[in-house]
Amino acid sequence: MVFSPSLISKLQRAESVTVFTGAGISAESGVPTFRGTDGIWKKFKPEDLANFDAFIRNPELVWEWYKYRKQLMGSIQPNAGHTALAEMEKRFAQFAIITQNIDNLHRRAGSKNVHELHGNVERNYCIGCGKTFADEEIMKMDKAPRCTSCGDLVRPDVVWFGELLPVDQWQKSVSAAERADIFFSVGTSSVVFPAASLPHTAKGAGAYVVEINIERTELSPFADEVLLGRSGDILPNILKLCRSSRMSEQN
Ligand code: BV8
Ligand code: ZN
Repeated sequence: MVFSPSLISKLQRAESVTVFTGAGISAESGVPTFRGTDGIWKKFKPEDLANFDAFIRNPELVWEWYKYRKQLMGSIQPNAGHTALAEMEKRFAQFAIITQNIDNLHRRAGSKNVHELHGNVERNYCIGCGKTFADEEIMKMDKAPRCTSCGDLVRPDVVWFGELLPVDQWQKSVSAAERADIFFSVGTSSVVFPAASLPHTAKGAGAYVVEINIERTELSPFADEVLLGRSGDILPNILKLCRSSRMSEQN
């Protein structure tokens, strides 16, 4: 895989690298994306299921969707793209992952500095009293899990459409975008806001923005480079580049 001289020299000199990921980075682990041809449950739009009103109206259906995704995520492994990012983290003074994904695969691949913008499907809480519930308990409960303390509905700890992102995760993500020398946007269609504003924040603060995707997206016209291909192929090659270019730098 051939990379541009500018990306090679940027990787050589970068102190701070930030990687923004979406469902596409987990596609090669077998996790269906939202809007691709393999989209989850073709008959439903994520926006119709992943929102609080839909949950209150039909908690059983929304829980059926999340239980399906929990089971799926329990049976998959991080792929070469996740692993390459976990390795890259060790090669830069500052390295952050900002993910829109709720599948926990970055942490399972060994990444340490991970900001989860849209929550984590392995966590659940009661909408009445806030009591938290582990997946083991939830998966044993019937259709729409109820709180064992107050009897109210339990929900997955994910950010639904129309809901605010967790403030601490958002603030850390904005700082990681603002301080990046290189900002990678990997496997995201860049249509969900405010997450999709982060590459623009990075660019405005002087970062070199590199998009990795199997097709062009809304972000492509603004990116400094668009690397077309699967993240599971491209990221390990970028890691090799880091190894060689930073080694030569040190010698
Ligand atoms: C907010 C968690 C404001 C749940 C998710 C009207 C009403 C209300 C809000 C809005 C509205 N209009 C707009 C909005 C804002 C809304 C929004 O942006 N809507 C979009 C759809 C227009 N945003 C929100 O509501 C956010 N909150 O704005 O609050 C507010 C203000 C004040 C007071 C109160 C509130 C909350 C958004 C979070 C929603 N939750 N997920 C769950 O997962 O179940 S979003 C969901 O989409 C996932 O998190 C996902 O990660 C995210 C983005 O999707 P992508 O990751 O990009 O996935 P996608 O399938 O789209 O694309 C995959 C890409 O991978 C493709 O480009 C494909 O080519 C590529 N690919 C595939 N294979 C590979 C690959 N690339 C590389 N390699 C491969 N192998
Ligand atoms: Zn409760």
